Amino acid sequence: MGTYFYRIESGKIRELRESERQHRNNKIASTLYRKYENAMIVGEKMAGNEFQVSKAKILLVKGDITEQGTDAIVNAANSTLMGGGGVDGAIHRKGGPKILEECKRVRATEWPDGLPTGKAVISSGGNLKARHVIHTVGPVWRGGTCGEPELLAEAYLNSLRLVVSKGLKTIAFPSMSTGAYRYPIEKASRIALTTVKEFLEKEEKLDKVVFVLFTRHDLEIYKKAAKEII
Ligand code: AR6
Repeated sequence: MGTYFYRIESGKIRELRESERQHRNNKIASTLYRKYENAMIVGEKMAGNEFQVSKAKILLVKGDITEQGTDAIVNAANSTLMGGGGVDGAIHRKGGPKILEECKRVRATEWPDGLPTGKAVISSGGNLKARHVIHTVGPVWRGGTCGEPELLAEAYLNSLRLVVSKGLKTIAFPSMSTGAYRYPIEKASRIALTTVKEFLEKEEKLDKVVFVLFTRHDLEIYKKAAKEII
């Protein structure tokens, strides 16, 4: 994961040994563990992966969105809500048929012509660790002059509004639109981070927003943007 673990020892920052990391990973309920848990936070800050906005944290991690244990994870869906490739395919595969059943119900009752770009709906998480999935549709990149920036910001904003309206506290996003929909990630990352930051500054109801980037390259782009924006 490339996450660095540190702790403060006699006023100096020291990287954790492997055995100390194990303690942390095993979640041993002891003073020792609490010390290492704090150490992780120091380490992540130092590695530039964690940012504070008002009461909430924004975390940037490399990983698989389907593995996240946040209250909700966000699906980079398409208007049909019937599944697809990329994040969408992975969520439906791992989450099981319950998610698709609920999406079919949403289509039948709320959005018979499909979910418009920028809107968001919620389903349960099926077999996933996350209890809820927010399905939103990002814009397809058409050169940037067809309202793509506004629509991408709407997709993030409507997802955030929805989790807050359900009383949820933590959410994980993939890098919306930057796969099959070909939105240039340097531009998309800035919109994603700006939208989340501005939302967290106004609404103090969330504890944590995680951006789950699939590759180290994508993570580095988000880190660079976050350092400038947050
Ligand atoms: N976890 C985290 N990120 C992932 C994962 C994963 N498991 N899998 C891919 N990514 P995409 P889009 C990254 O294509 O561009 C689908 O077919 C990926 O590397 O999933 O919004 C839908 O049905 C990329 O950086 O979403 C739609 O038709 C980012 O997630 C269409 O694709 C988004 O890639 C949506 O396209």
